[in-house]
Amino acid sequence: MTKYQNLIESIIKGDNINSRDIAQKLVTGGVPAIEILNDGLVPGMDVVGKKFKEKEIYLPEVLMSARAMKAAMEIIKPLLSGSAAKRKGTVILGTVKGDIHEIGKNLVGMMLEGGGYTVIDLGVDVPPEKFVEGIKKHEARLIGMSALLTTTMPAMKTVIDMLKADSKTTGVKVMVGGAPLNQEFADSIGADGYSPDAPGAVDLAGKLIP
Ligand code: B1M
Repeated sequence: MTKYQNLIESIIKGDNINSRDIAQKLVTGGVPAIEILNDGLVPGMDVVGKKFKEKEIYLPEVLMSARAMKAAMEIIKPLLSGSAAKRKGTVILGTVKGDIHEIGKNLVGMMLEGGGYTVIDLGVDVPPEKFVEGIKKHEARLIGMSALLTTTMPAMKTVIDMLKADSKTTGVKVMVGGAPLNQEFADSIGADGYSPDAPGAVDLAGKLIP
């Protein structure tokens, strides 16, 4: 049994009180936030994903697990975000239109903040024009889009086409991610980069807007 077993169990059970308490205790005990995320929260959510896929659990249980993950993330988020003093560029982040999955996108946002970027999180179910507006309003050079449904992945191309068609946004870089994506899909829609995970998104941001 690892020191994260209780945290993993609380995520699987969807116990938001316990997940928050355990995360708090780990933080107080000096465990790095990034370790709590990678060794406790993400593995817990992985199990939930597998159980959902195998129809061992259903949407209400998944939602409870998502809530438990969010509660623990609220504890570690300030520590992840505070770990880089100097701000780098601004990233406009969101889950694409028609898609309300936010856990992966939120992880990416936290890791980017931790990596020193200013993150403007537009939330979920973001219409293409909102991404473009966000870029213009915040004078940002990078958009990060997340999609978890095969049916919503094409919305990413709509955003990329809109950016290319507007002379004010032609130089903007786009990175994409989400469980159903891969490098091949990213290349096919003209994205500048793809990352399979949140830490990779930080490295990618560094390459796209050095
Ligand atoms: Co839904 N769901 N869901 N769901 N859900 C999936 C995605 C699914 C694979 C489950 C399954 O059937 N096995 C399936 C999609 C099938 C497909 O399209 N091929 C699915 C479905 C079908 C649906 C509904 C249609 C179900 C229904 O209503 N019948 C519905 C759609 C709603 C909508 O969006 N319109 C739906 C609803 C939901 C809930 C609301 C219940 C809930 C979301 C709660 C929330 O986010 N607040 C939910 C959840 C939790 C899941 C699973 C179980 C877990 C997703 C998750 O959070 N994973 C998922 C099954 C699975 O993935 N195994 C499933 C943990 C998260 C950390 O991983 O998001 O992949 P992920 O993020 C990773 C990387 O992908 C990457 O970094 C992250 C961490 O390192 N990454 C990026 C993500 N975005 C990135 C962006 C980047 C870079 C990297 O750059 C910008």
